[in-house]
Amino acid sequence: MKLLIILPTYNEAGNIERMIGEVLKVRDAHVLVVDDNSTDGTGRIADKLARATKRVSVLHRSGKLGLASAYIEGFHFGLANGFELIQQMDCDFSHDPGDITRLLEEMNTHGADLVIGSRYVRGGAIEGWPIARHVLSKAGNLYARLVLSGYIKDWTGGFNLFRAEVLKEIINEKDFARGYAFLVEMKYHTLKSGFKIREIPIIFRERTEGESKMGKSIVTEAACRVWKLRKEGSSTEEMKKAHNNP
Ligand SMILES: Nc1nc2c(ncn2[C@@H]2O[C@H](COP(=O)(O)OP(=O)(O)OP(=O)(O)O)[C@@H](O)[C@H]2O)c(=O)[nH]1
Ligand SMILES: [Mg+2]
Repeated sequence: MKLLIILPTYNEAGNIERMIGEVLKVRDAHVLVVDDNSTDGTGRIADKLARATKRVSVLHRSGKLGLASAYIEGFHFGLANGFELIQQMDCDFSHDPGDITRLLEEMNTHGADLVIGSRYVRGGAIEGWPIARHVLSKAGNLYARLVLSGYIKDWTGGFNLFRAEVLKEIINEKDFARGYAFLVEMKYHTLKSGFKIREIPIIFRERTEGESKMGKSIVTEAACRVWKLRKEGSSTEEMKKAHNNP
């Protein structure tokens, strides 16, 4: 199966080279870097690596346009180029590139359409966060479970493997959030469309290089967006039927 791994980047110069080296260890995988004109030269490093191997492509955008639109452009690239599987992950080693093969195995074994690398199922964990960040993440997930559905445990995580069919179906949802709420929206639309979803545990590790881009406005946007989704969405019963997690 043709796999595309999308790495959105904004100022990841300390991570990009090692990261690409690690994800290329996944057999036959192709990497797409979506760089928002990073001021630290990330885009140039990615270009250098793309010149060295056909398995790396780089999409340059004019400025910091947000995580959601970076992924959406990446998905269009993936679908236009015939990729069958698309992996979403951060470029800061919070998501372990070594876990990609576990996600692939889970997808194959269970015929899943989306596999979520989950911090909130048994065996999953977060390392290196201060208490405040744990509280924020737990509260955000609890909130999404209550408002949307309890069938997904890690609504806000960004380490997810999609089948192209799912993206074809949901990508044209007109109104995605700009920031991280987009990750919740993608999962919600996948669930609502009746696709098979699995969650497997991952250990999420706080970045050691570079800076976080998460701000207050992103959190506020996420909180509002979850309610908007629920207002527009289908019933929990309908989703219960669609969802196959134990
Ligand atoms: N292209 C693009 N990438 C972005 C943008 N914002 C964040 N990213 C990338 O998206 C990934 C996740 O962003 P992070 O800053 O690590 O956010 P986070 O993981 O919620 O925050 P930390 O846990 O503190 O690292 C990283 O690879 C970032 O470089 C953006 O506006 N455009
Ligand atoms: Mg991060």
